[in-house]
Amino acid sequence: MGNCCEPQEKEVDGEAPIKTVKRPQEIVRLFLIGSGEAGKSTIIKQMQKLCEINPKDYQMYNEEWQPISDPIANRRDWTKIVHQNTLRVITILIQKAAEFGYEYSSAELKRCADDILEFCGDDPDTIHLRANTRVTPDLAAKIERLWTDSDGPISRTMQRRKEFVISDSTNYFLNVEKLHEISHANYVPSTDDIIRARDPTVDIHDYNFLLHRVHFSIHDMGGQPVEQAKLPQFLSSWLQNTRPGDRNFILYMAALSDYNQMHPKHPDRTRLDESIARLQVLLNMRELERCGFILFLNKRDIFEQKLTDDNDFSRLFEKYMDKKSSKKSLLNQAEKAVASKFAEAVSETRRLNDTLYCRFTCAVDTQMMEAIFGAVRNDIIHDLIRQGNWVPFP
Ligand SMILES: Nc1nc2c(ncn2[C@@H]2O[C@H](COP(=O)(O)OP(=O)(O)O)[C@@H](O)[C@H]2O)c(=O)[nH]1
Ligand SMILES: [Mg+2]
Repeated sequence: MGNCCEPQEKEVDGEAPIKTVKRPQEIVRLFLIGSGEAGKSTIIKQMQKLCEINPKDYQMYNEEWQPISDPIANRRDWTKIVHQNTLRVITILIQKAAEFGYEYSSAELKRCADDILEFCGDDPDTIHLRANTRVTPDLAAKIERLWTDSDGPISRTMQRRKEFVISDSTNYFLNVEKLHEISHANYVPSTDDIIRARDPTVDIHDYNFLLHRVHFSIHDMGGQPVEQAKLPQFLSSWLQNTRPGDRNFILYMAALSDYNQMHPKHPDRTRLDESIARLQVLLNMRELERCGFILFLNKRDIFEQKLTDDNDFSRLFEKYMDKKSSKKSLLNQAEKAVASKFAEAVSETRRLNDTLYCRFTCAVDTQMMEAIFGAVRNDIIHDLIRQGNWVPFP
């Protein structure tokens, strides 16, 4: 693997030399696919964070493969997104609490809810369009009153979260200390706040990294229905841009925690069923015959929380539970059951004999993701060496 990003000077007719950078000869190209909010963009943010904290092993490059020294350059732009995310989740909770018919125990609490709704408007999806989208100290205090009202409407609504869609960062941003931090006039998001914030990806972006001497180019695209409709088009132009020496992989992300989340348009299916069906479509695509597949089963933390909160899992996954492995923790058993369901779906496709690397992930956990990235890098290298497609490292 050549170390090929050394800038080279090229003189043009006596003018000052132009710095040119050579594209690496061998690049592992990953195309991130998965439903909206599966955690795809979080992978990119973790890579950026690792470039900041571990520059010895991680480096980010721009499109021309020139090193980027400040991977999270637009930190201040995230301030507004964090404010919007926070106001969005509390608005959804107040509205759902009203829909479920929960009453506040005092007029003061009811007024807090009314004031927040008056400020945010009644459409959580358009909060970002309002001129003054900020969590002021006054709003933060009102949110805190509702959030800490134990067994009150908001807490009871949170217990029914599988019945509606709400951000997985709700607990993170509504945490009392975090609320205070956010409402401070000088607040600038930390890298972890950025990792937790949701800014829906629109269109496509390419990110270039060096990870333990292997060059990666990661292709991220929006997961919303509009972008999803453009997927075949995006995939074929991505494939056309393959150069000799490149190796293509689909990194497919599904959220384990979607196992009991009803699909908003098809109430007879869960979001996980939908995700499995979409993976099958990809595995059957002839164009992707030469691409490797990596599967990340993400949101392990939320999955674990849900397993302890309700007893849906054994009923929904009875067929896939290994009764003999009762010594394993419920989390391990449940993960295995979801993986078996995926394996069954894969075996129904034309790629049934291929190796599909599967990892259980928690994309917001930097330490875990660092270990996972290292393991995935090794899986990829071993796979390519086994196939005779790559020369082992010296
Ligand atoms: N708790 C938790 N939140 C996650 C995890 N992965 C992603 N998220 C959050 O889920 C939201 C959506 O993630 P994002 O990467 O934007 O999803 P994308 O639509 O697939 O790109 C963000 O708020 C993330 O912080 C995870 O493993 N656990
Ligand atoms: Mg995204």
